[in-house]
Amino acid sequence: MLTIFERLKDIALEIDKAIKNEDLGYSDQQNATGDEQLKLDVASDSLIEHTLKKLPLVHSIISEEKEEIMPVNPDGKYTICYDPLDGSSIVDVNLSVGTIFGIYDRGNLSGSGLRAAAYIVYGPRLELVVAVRGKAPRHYRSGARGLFSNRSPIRLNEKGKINAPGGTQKYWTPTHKAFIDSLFQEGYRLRYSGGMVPDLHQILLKGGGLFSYPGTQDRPQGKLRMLFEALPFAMVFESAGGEAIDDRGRRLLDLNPEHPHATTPCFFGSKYEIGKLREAYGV
Ligand code: AFP
Repeated sequence: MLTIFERLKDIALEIDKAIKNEDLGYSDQQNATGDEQLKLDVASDSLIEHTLKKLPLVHSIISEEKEEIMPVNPDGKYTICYDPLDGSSIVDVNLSVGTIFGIYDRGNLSGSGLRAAAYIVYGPRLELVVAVRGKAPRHYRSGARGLFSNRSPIRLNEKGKINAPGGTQKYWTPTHKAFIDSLFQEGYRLRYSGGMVPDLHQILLKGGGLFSYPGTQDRPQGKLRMLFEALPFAMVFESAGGEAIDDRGRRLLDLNPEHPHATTPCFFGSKYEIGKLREAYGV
């Protein structure tokens, strides 16, 4: 696993360079779900593919940008699912974006098969967070002390101060709207950029809070993809002492996606906020 984590640092440096220097416009391609792809999406995807394909431990890879699973090495142990450039719709306005990785046992693309998770934040500094089951997530940041110097492991407090509510508000259910309002009434502050990686990273580094992407009238199964987004962050939150559940109160890490691009309503937070969510939703 450490070899894989080391390669993620190389990937982070290369994609960061591309974000800072290359064309931010659209390509003439579409991804697996028919969205227009940025040139950066395509470039990040192919860079990650080429880097991961060189690793003997990797059995196969799946990109959020592609429909098919790509075989790599029949003797490899892991299938790596990745979202090459999450939040690419805000890269043109110079907000932070990220890359997410879920490292699964080969043949077990589910919460129980997830062995490790990682994400990169392309912000004013370059950051990498890696998590394996049962250990506090490790956090690296570029800076004067060198590229990717080790910072303190990430630990959430019991209760935070941030409320990051995703999805189109006019399509929220009355239950969800009342719950989100109740957090603001308690004094929670709105922090939402529209990029899952920086929004969740902020909650993790500021000690807690809630990020929600519920099922809505227009998207009953939410927007965020299980294999590429929700499950990797569920592992990071649980490893940091928080929780990650769906709208039926199930741990995200207990879910089995029906297909690689399946989505789920999802909630990530410290213990207090997830407890409040359970009460509000009755789950
Ligand atoms: P894009 O990659 O299309 O920009 O989507 C980003 C994202 O998947 C995730 O990073 C955000 O948390 C979420 O969408 C924001 O969605 P809403 O704008 O519907 O709240």
